[in-house]
Amino acid sequence: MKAKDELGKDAIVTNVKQIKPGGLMRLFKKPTYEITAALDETPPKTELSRRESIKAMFKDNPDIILDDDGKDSKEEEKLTHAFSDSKKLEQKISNIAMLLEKQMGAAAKPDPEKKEEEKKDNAAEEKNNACLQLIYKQLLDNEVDEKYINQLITEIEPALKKDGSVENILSGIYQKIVLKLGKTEVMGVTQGKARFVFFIGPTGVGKTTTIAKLASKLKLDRKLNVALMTADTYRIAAVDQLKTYAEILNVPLKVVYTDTELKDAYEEMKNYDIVLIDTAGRSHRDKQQREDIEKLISAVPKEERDIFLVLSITTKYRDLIRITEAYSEIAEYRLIFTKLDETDTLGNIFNVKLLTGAPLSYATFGQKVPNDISRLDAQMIAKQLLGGSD
Ligand SMILES: Nc1nc2c(ncn2[C@@H]2O[C@H](COP(=O)(O)OP(=O)(O)OP(=O)(O)O)[C@@H](O)[C@H]2O)c(=O)[nH]1
Ligand SMILES: [Mg+2]
Repeated sequence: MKAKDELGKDAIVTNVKQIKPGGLMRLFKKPTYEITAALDETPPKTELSRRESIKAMFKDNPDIILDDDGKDSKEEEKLTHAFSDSKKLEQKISNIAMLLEKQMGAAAKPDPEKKEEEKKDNAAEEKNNACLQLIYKQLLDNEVDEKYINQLITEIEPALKKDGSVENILSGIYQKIVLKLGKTEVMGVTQGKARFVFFIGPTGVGKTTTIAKLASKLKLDRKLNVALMTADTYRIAAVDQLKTYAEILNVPLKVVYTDTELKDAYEEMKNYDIVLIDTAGRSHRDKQQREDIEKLISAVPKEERDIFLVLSITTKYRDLIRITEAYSEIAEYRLIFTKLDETDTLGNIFNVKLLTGAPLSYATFGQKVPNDISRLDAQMIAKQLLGGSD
């Protein structure tokens, strides 16, 4: 109690030592106690670091990994409820706006020479500019490419009112970002027909792990008839890695070495709902390797396949540009971003989306199979980019 009196309610007692009086006094006096107490200085849970908050955000994301042509409307509702809750959003925007206003302080100093009317206009303009500058800084801090920040600001500028509030500007930018990120497109299933889903991308980004996560959810949560296939026969351990998952999930695994073998496997596996196909991580710089993947993909007719390009968010943007360009030559793809648990910033998602125009699909945020995966959500990313991480 004394420790809490002195240090506050978060004090922790770390040691208690009894001190016995010496000499004759020990017969008459009670022992005293020395208490060591400390205050834990790690911030309380509400002040999560940005990285932790990214992870937490995705953990709360409802677990919708399949598009059922609108059949699963209940889950859709869940999604809408969690992320498009307009009241919460307003609150969020006004919170960010308040922060910005505070930072802006008395940015607009009126000029005593000017006429009253002009002064008012000027003050409003300066306030708008200060606000845009802060938004600019915030987006830059989140590693959004300057080119795209400029685009956003240029697009929003004509709509700015002279008496526009910070909140208006912010929700304008927010809406623009959400629009640009577009609708998320995840895997689809066609009733009575197998869907062949390819996962392509650079080495080590998490293709195989992502397949394991999705296979597990499709099989255990959605009770679908899942099969795995791998064309990754370049590394000795690669097949084993997927084989282990196939055994745990009790789903078949087909190993194919060439596009002809893949064609045969395609015929064989037509009775499954969904076949997830792993490919070897190849260097996007090698033309021959790209052509190999192209051949594999074209073994399945276009209407029966989906292609996901798996990218790690921790890859630097310059490399992401080259990688996405190289894969664009091979196929039309959707985007999966991995390793969101290893970053503080989501700017790359926005950059790559705008660069490629490809639909966003999933995000992964850890090594745990199957939990660390969810659908990407435009509103969630927009919020994060504008600094509303809590
Ligand atoms: N932190 C983190 N690690 C991940 C994530 N996804 C995968 N990993 C790890 O990244 C490493 C590579 O994962 P793989 O699934 O083997 O990657 P791959 O793309 O199949 O690699 P190759 O087949 O060699 O091209 C493993 O250690 C995974 O556990 C993620 O979302 N976050
Ligand atoms: Mg792999």
